[in-house]
Parts: sequence; C-alpha cells; structure tokens
Amino acid sequence: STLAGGLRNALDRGELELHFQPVVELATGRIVAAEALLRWRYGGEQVPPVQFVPLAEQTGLIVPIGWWAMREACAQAARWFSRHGVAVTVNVSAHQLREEGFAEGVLDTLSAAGAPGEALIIEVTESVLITDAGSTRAALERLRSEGVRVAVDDFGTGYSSLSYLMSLPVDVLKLDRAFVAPEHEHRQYAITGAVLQLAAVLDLVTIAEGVEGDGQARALTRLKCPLAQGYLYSPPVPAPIIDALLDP
Ligand code: G
Ligand code: G
Ligand code: MN
Ligand code: NA
Repeated sequence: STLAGGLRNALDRGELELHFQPVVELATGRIVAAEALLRWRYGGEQVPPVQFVPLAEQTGLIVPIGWWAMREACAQAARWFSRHGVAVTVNVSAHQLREEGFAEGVLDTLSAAGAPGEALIIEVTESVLITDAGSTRAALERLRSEGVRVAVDDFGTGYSSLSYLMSLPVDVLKLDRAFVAPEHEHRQYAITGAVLQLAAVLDLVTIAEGVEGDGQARALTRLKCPLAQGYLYSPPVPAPIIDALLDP
C-alpha cells in the first residue's frame, strides 16, 4: 500500500519523532521516568501509531525504526538521568528483541549516548515474554546485568498468569488501563489491589497506566500503587516540554 511506501521513507525524510509521557510517583507527583512513543507526520498529518506500528511490524521496518528510536531515547535518557534521575522507557517489538545481538546493540547505544544502564527501561509485552524462551531471556538477563530494567507492558490484557511473573526476567509491571477502572468499581479494584500486592511480594515496581482522573489516582494510592502514567499528569509531549516540567 502507499502507507507502507511512505513508511519506508519516513526515517530518511525525518518524518518520525519521539514524544515522551511522564511516569510519576503517585504520592508526590514527582516525575521518575518518561515513556518514549513514536510519532509519524506524513503528508502533513499525524498517522496514529495503532496504524503504522503494526504496519512497521509486518514489513520488518520496525527494526531500523526501533534502533532509531533507541538512539533518540538514549540521548534524552543521558541528559534526564544525569540531571534529574529520570529514566526513559522504550517499547521494543518482538522482531527487534529477537534479533541476534540485540542486547549488545542496546548497550552500545547507551554507551555512545553516555548513559548508564540504569537510565533505560525496556518495555516488552507479556505475550513476547511468554512465547519466547531461551535467547530472549538471555538477552534480557544480559541487559539487566548492566542495570537496564525490563518492564512488562499492557499487563492484564494477555494471559496475565501471575505465577509466570515469578520466573520472568522483569523488574517493572505496567498495569494496563483496563485495570485502572472508574473509582467506584469495587470488584475491579479488588483485583487491582491483589495484583499490586503480588507485584510487591515479587519485588516488581508497578506503573498504573491510563490514569485520567483524581478518583483513580486516589484509589491507586490507597492500594499502595507506587507509580502512574496518564492524561491526569500529562499526555505524551515533545522532549522540550519534559525539560520544562523537570526544570520549572
Ligand atoms: O502512543 P500511543 O500514543 O498511541 O501508542 C500506541 C502504541 O504504539 C503503544 O501502545 C505502543 O505499543 C506502540 N508504540 C509506540 N511507540 C513505539 C515504539 O517506539 N516502538 C514500538 N515497538 N511500539 C511503539
Ligand atoms: O501500549 P502502550 O502502553 O505502550 O502505549 C501507551 C498508549 O496509551 C499511548 O498510545 C498513549 O498515548 C496512550 N495513553 C497514555 N495515557 C493515556 C490515558 O490517560 N488514557 C488513555 N486512554 N490513553 C493513554
Ligand atoms: Mn508502553
Ligand atoms: Na500499555
């Protein structure tokens, strides 16, 4: 299709950009991390990631695009982490993760940017973690040995087996917004509370995604959820706006 053709040229034409969404400490509102999210401006319009990310996956373009995003993200991480202790969290597709030399590529990118491993968090979906065995695990363990953290993205939308979490090489749980229900959904919050307790027992840090209202933030705070992300705090924004939030 023409969209695939456009995407093939997007990198060369400088049409791709990263936006960043703050991850905040629920108790204080302090920014502790920022999620890098791809944006594509094509023919004067923003193409939604739900359209072009799957296309990039199907065509394999997600690999060069993913490495471009990793370099951009590490460059920001170097600045934000040294000045503010703020890490950058990057979505990594199954394609890229399964590449030979993925871990070394990430470590090279970090050192070229002058950022320590602690400045980077890699987001992987739970389905990738479940279906991939040996080599993926080895790559993630290699990264963790250098201080890079691994997050399970969209937790709760897939198999969501809590027991498998125990055996996976992960540090951070990103609770899907399906778990972050309206304030008075008591049954939903009972489940959320149970997941949060289990995560704490497993030494996982939880980020609640899609927090849009004060009521949700209060309910999550009561349940001792440490971190949150969502429109209540900020939508994904260009890097200079994060700079301004960090240095008001
Ligand atoms: O940014 P939202 O704003 O619309 O992003 C939608 C989805 O696109 C995210 O859930 C994420 O899975 C995917 N996405 C965004 N940026 C990246 C990226 O840099 N790499 C990969 N693999 N996926 C991304
Ligand atoms: O799948 P992943 O979690 O990587 O992508 C995050 C997606 O969620 C991005 O598309 C981002 O724009 C979107 N998002 C961020 N905050 C909110 C929010 O508060 N509400 C909703 N509905 N979407 C959000
Ligand atoms: Mn994500
Ligand atoms: Na998510």
